[in-house]
Amino acid sequence: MNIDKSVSLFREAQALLPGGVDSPVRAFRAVGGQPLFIDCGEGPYLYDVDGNRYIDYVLSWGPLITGHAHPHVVEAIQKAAVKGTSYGAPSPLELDLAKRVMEFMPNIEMIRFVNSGTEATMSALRLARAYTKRDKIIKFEGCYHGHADLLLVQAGSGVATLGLPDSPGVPANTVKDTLVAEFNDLESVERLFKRYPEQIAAIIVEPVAGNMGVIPPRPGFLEGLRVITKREGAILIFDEVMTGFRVHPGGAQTLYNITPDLTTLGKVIGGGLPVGAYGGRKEILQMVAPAGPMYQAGTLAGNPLAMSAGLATLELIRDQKVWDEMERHARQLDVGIESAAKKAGVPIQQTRVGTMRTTFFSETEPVDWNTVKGADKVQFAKFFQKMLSNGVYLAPSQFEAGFLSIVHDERVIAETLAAVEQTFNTWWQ
Ligand code: KE4
Repeated sequence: MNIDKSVSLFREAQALLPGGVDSPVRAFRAVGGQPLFIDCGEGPYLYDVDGNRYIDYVLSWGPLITGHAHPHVVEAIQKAAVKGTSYGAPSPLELDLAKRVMEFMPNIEMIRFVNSGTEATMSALRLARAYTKRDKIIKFEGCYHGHADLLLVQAGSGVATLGLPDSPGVPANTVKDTLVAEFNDLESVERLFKRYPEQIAAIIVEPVAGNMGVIPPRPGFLEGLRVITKREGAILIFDEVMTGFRVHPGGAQTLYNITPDLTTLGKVIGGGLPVGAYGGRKEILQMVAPAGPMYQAGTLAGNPLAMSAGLATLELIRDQKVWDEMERHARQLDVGIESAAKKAGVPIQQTRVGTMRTTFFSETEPVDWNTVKGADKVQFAKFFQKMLSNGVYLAPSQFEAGFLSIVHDERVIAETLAAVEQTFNTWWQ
């Protein structure tokens, strides 16, 4: 596979962008080799600048549930663009997307659009602190909620991928109120509330962890968080930036039938354009300026192109039929990978909830950061590189999720499974 153009572009990029990328996980640091520079995407495929085609299971880290350049989404963006790219003033499109999101997630009574998942979680936590007049927050080890200072504590995703001990530049003072519990371990949460009575404003959780690889909640875990936060007067924030419109049309909150106080969203609701959102109980959202005193703002928040792309995307995933199809295809993938690895004698653990999945190279069932961090990253890197050379583009880290789309159809799944077979048939060579 010739990647000469990517190689020279990456050399040039490293002189212009830190590490040659605009987001760390793209740098392939955990899997070796060097990132491919992309020329275009089309449906389930990515094409790099050297003309190589890959079946894409990263899908821009989740947003592209309709695949690349879906005609309906492209047309919506084109129609919006000719009317102007940003007004800096309210537009009907913001109301349209708000209502569309609420159709899928009725627990969201009021919503504020922002420009990224990071902005969404940062704002939701500020709101929880404003509403409860408390300062401490609880997050879970291995969960990632974006790069706001207060959340860069024992985080997943790129922080875990690069093995960063959190991040320099985050003053100790900023994170002194960020408490860390263990995912799937209610006892670790109870201990914090016992130690800090009436001081904890909120728990923020990825209801299905996706940033240490995909780790489903154990039965009772999310229900327990709901009971504890209600009892303690703390806000329960479901960070559904990744799980929203991915694990179920109504997100994890519908799948597990839990009503969080606040929900954060991103990725899918922008259809590939920059969008985030936070929303939930109206009485809490009424604290957000200018309705209330809690300040949050954004130049491009709710911009017409992103709203249009999000609307078009959600339109394409309204029909239960597309979800049933994605479930069927995802299951075919699970079974295919399982049997190929078993035949080759390679120990793997597979996790999946809806359209987000991970293949762990480990003999231990992954249930939290402690069990995941021991996964064999060398084997994962070998899997990644072999699959890439067989034309399949996976997330370049053991601590990330992979995603399917409505255009990962029978033929694409069959192509993928052929690459899986080839990968494991040559595993020991
Ligand atoms: P952004 O600021 O990257 O839009 O969203 C932050 C965020 C918040 N919450 C969850 C649960 C998330 O998964 C994310 C971002 N996810 C990563 C992938 N694991 C984005 C990819 C990247 O950092 O380049």
